[in-house]
Amino acid sequence: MSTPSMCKAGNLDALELVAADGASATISLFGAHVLSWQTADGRERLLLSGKAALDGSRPVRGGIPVIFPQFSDQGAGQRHGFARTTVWQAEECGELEDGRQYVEMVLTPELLPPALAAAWPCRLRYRVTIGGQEMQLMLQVDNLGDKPLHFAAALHSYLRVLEVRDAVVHGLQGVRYTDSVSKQDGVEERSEFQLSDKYDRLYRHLLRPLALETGQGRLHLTQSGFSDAAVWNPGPADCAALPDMADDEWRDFICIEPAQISPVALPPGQSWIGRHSLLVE
Ligand code: TA6
Repeated sequence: MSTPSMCKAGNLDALELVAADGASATISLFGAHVLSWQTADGRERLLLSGKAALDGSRPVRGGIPVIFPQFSDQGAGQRHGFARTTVWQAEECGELEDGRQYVEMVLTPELLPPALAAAWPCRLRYRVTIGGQEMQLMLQVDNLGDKPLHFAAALHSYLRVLEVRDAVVHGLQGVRYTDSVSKQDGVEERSEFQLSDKYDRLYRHLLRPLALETGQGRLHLTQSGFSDAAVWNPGPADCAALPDMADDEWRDFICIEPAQISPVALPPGQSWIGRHSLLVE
């Protein structure tokens, strides 16, 4: 039985998990950011940009950024929130009896600058468990204050695909969306679809689990707590404009993100939990 160990990812302190069956993950304490996830068959399942800043100067491009307490620019705070640019604390890690490995990280007010800590009296707990062909993620928000806590959250997963135009997204038929490319709202009519250029939609109130044909297996995406999902790819022009992505990297991923877009109003002393399972068939 082994235990997770500390390592470096660029200049970032990170934890390396290796399950008994060889599945592995690297998780940076900056942002509690999953940088890499390899299933037991040795395949990398996430896209971490070759140009990602691994020095804490900006959010890491790729992997799984934790979005909290604001989604995108929908609020007065930092774009996609402060959780992805704060150094979390590893509280617990180890190996389970079945050989899977896990780490649990926390983000408490003491880890935030005073003004943010005063505005956000809450504790985040994020647990990542890997083994076999699956990764499980659990994000918990505890309201430590004496007023309702209003927040949005998402796990902004950059899912690796062999070629984006061949990848197929399943499970969104009948779900209402807002499309920020066409600026239109609608109801998804397609039972499955492919992306050919820039794509940026928020789907509200999912009806069933999602799946992605990656070109290297079918990835089953099952979420609870999070009611919504974002589907995003920058396409060639926006990708070329991103300073921390290589021009053609848009072809290597689709972001399908479990999300809670409409803010939760969490009463004092209560907890909210969002879960996500990624399972390769
Ligand atoms: O989740 C989709 C989205 O909000 C897109 O609109 C897109 O810009 C993406 O997130 C990446 O945001 P970032 O701040 O990481 O560049």
